[in-house]
Amino acid sequence: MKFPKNFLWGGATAANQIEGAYNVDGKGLSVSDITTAGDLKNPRMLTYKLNGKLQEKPAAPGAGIPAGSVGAIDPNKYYPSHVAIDFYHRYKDDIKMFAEMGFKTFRLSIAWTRIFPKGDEKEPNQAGLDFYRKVFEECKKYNIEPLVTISHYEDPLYLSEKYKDWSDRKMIDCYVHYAETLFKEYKGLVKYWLTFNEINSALLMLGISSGGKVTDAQYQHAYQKLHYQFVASARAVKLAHKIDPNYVVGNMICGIVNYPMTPDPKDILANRHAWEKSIFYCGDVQCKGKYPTYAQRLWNEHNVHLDITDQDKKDLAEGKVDMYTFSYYMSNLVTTHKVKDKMSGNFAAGAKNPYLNYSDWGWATDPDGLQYFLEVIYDRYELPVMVVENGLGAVDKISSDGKIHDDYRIDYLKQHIEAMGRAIANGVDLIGYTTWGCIDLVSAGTGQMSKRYGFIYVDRDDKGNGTLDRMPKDSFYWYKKVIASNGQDL
Ligand code: BGP
Repeated sequence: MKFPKNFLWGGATAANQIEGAYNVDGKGLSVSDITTAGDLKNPRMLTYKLNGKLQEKPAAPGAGIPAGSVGAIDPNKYYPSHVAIDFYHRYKDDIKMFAEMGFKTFRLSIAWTRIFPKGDEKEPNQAGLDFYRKVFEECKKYNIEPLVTISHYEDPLYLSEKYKDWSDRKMIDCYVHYAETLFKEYKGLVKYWLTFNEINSALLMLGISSGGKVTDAQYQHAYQKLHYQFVASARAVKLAHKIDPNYVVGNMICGIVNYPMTPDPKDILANRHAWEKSIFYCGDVQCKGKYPTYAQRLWNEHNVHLDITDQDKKDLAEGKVDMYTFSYYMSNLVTTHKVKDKMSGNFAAGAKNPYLNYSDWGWATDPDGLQYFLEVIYDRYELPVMVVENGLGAVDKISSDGKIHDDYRIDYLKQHIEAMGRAIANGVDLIGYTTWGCIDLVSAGTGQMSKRYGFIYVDRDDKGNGTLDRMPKDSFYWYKKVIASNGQDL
């Protein structure tokens, strides 16, 4: 098994899941800052004030609060993003540990509200710019290439309320101004950018947050929001190339592999359509620069009519991404038949696959699915590909020797790295791999700390207690070996 010479081994995070310091140095509130913690049975909640009364509604990635209300913080509730793992104050020590593992790249996101507290100011907040500059300089010290997500589930709260979660095309200008500010500010410090984290989540989360029922109005909103985000992404790509031709800009897709559950031709067709709607729709627009033929069928199914201008079409055609990136955690079964035993993956709710094992959170472990996804995607777009999230969320226990022996995590990652090796051998131009939550962080789905992904343990629990001290797990030394041997020593 051979990985390319300059393969980008590393780890991935997101601002609201690690930084904390949610209201310091001029930072404004983001949607994630009004999101409480949940658990296996209870979803995370968005807290808001309507007619002066504090209320809450289930949160989902990118979900907004009801019209006419304002986002608010309930003093009696716990908000995981407010302290998270305090990366804001500990980034030097954390990056040092990443360097010790030999990271070639570190994926992080920028909190829009540190740069533009409300989201639509003309002038950026200097303290916010300075923070990320220091982080990138620290990375450079160790020859770690930052891989920067511009928007990772944390729209400014002010904009989210004003433009009702991307219901208004004015969001495009706000995003493009924000992105342009970053491209100019960090020229020479950053090379790799991702425009929107898991952009297809707008479609994937439909039905998950509403118990399977989705109205045409919800589809209308999701497709329109996506269109504005596609245009915003395309315009950002164009600007990036203009500001620095060396910039490499990627999209970022939540990569769930769909399989038909039965050989019933109806299932085979349903599976094909599931791929189109959940995976290809976003990738096709962002990589090919235009809507695919089947888009009209998808819109017709739900009576969707989109605001698309000729200028939008031109921007999409001119702002194609340079690489395809995706997260990969699980596969999903698609069927038109009745299902008894369902899985509970973040965006996957198909039938349980008897050939696979499931994590404590009901996510299917399927390394072959990663190879399958890589081969399908490379065949379709022939662009460089990066796996920018992958990992096992598990409860880690400190053993009597004071250490964490996370052989289950090593085993999971090893199988997925082997799968990547097979895809590379089959011709896929895979250029990097950043495991999710390389340091323990707040879970996006549940807001819990106890769902851990890291090579580095962080002493903090689900209620926010703990010293925040860091400690390498067994997987830390294992990954170091993997990187040093460029994927040979697993
Ligand atoms: C992806 C998100 C990440 C991350 C990951 C794991 O969907 O991009 O932000 O959190 O899933 O999910 P969770 O934290 O729910 O385990």
